[in-house]
Amino acid sequence: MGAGGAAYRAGMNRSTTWRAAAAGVGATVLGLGAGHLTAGLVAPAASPALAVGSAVIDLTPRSVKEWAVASLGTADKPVLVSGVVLVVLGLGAAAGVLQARRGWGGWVVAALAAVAGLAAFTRPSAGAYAVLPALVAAAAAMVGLHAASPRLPRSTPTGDHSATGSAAGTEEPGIPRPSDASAVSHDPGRRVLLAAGGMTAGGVALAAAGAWRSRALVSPSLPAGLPTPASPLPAVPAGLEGAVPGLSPLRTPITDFYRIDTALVIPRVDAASWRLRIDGDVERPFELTFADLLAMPMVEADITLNCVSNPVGGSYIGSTRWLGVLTREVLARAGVRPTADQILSTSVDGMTISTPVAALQDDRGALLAIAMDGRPLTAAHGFPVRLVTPGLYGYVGATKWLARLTATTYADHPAYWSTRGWSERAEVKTQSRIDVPRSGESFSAGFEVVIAGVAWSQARQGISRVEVQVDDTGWHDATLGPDVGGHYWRQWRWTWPATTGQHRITVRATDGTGALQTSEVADPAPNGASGLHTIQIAVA
Ligand SMILES: Nc1nc2c(c(=O)[nH]1)N[C@H]1C(S)=C(S)[C@@H](COP(=O)(O)O)O[C@H]1N2
Ligand SMILES: [Mo]
Repeated sequence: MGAGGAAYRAGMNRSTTWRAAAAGVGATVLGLGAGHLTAGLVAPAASPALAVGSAVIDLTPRSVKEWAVASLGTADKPVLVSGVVLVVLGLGAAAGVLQARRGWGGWVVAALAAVAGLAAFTRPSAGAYAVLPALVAAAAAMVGLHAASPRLPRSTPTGDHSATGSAAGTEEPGIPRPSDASAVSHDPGRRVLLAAGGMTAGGVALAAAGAWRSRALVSPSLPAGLPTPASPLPAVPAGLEGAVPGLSPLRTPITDFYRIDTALVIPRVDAASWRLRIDGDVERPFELTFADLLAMPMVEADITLNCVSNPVGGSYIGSTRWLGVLTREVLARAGVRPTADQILSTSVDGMTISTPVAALQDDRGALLAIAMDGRPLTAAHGFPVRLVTPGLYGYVGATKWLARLTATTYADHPAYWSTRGWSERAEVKTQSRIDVPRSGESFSAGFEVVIAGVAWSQARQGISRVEVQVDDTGWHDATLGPDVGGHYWRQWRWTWPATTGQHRITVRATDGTGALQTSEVADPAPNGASGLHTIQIAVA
C-alpha cells in the first residue's frame, strides 16, 4: 500500500470516528432507555438520568439554585434532566470513539453506570432495586457498543490494516476487512449508522415506555370517599374573576396550583401501607395509619400557600380549601416536651422541613391535610398526607408526602433548606400583585382600564386595604373582593380612565393589623421577597 492508501486511511479514520461517536451515542440512548424502563417497572426515582439529576439538585449551591429558579422557573427540572442527558450523551460519544480505537468504550459505560447506580442507591428513598436500572442500562449500552462500533485500525507504523483488523479480533460475518478498501468505503459505515439510529430509536421508545409506566405508578387512589368535616365551612364565595378576565380566580384550580419541590420523580405512596411516625422529644411516640388519620376529627380550612422563592409579582402562590386533621391534636397525643423548639418533618423521599413547635400547636390551625379543593391530594401535591401551616412559606411548613414528625431542636437538626443558606424560620411577608393588565399592554386613551390582582398576608390577619398608584400621583383605594379569612388571599380591583402616555402602575396592601406592606426591596433569599409590584402600560 502506498501514499494513496495512507491518505485513504486518514479519510476513513475521520469519518469512522464520527460513526464511532454515533454508535456510542446510540448505545448510550439505548442504555438510558432500558434503564428508564427498568426504573418505571421497579423504582421510578432510580432511573439513571433522574437519579443523577436528583443528586445534582442536592449538591447544587444555593446561588445556582436561585439563579435556576429565577431564570427557568418551574422549567428548571426539565432543563436539569436535559443537561444531564446531554453530558451523558457526550460521554457516550467518547465511549464510542474509545471503543473503536482501543476497545475501551466499556469502561466509560461502566463508569457512567457506577455514577448513576451510586446516585440512585444514596437517594433517601432508595429501595431494594435502586441499582437495578443502572445495571440494566450498563448491560444494554455495552451490548450496543460492542455490536455497533466500527473498528478503527490502531495506528501501526506499517499501516498494515489486515493485521490490525485480525489482531483486534474484529472479523464478523459479512464485515469485510479494512484492507478491502472498496467494501469498507460503504457498507460497514452504513451498518454502524443504521445500528446507531436503530439503538437511538429503540432507546427513546424504551424511555417512553418507562415514563408511561411510572406515570401509571404515581396516580394515587384513596380507599374510600373523603371524610366529612365536623363543621363544614360555607361554600367559597364567588370571586371577582367573573367580572375581570385575567384575574386569578379566588380559588386556584388544582391544575394551575404551582408545584415546587426537590423531587425529580413524584413519590408514589401507597395509602394502605403509609405510616406517620411521631417521635423525638415526646412523652408517647406513636404511629398512625392512613385509616387512623381518617378516623380523627376532620377540619376544613381556606389557606393560601406560597413559596419563599416567589419573586415580587411572581406566580408561586395558590389558594384553596384544605381538609385534614389539626396538627395540634396529633402532637397532643404524643405530648411534645418543652425542650423541643421545632418539629422536623420528613417526607418519604427524605426531604426535611423545620416548623416551629408553636406554629403547629397554636390556634392558627395547621393541618395534616389529606385533600385540597374537595379531592384527595394529587401525587404532585403530596398524596396521601401533607403539612399545611398558615402564615409560613412552604419550605418551613408544607411538607408533602409526609412520613415522620420529630420533636427536636433547630440546633440539633437543621432542615434541608436551612443548610443551604435559607432562613431557619420565615413568616410569609405581606404582598400584593397586579394580575391585569399585563405589563407592556397598550390601550387607547379614554378607555376604562381595569386594574386588578390579589394581595395576601397569611401571617398578619389578612388584607384590610389595597391601594393603587398611577405614576407618582397619589394612592387610590381599590375595591376588595370577598373576605375568605386571614389566611387566604384577597382579590382587588380598581378602574382607571386611561390618559395618553407611558404609565407605571404600582400596588400596595395593608394587612389585618393595619400595617402597610413594606416597599423595601428584598430578594427571595434568605426569607422571602419584598417590595412593591409595578407594571408599565402604554396609552395612545
Ligand atoms: N417533600 C417535600 N415537601 C415539600 C417540598 C419538597 O421539596 N419536598 N417543597 C416545599 C416548598 S419549597 C413549597 S413552596 C411547597 C409547595 O407545595 P406545592 O408544590 O403543593 O404547591 O411544598 C413544600 N413541601
Ligand atoms: Mo417553596
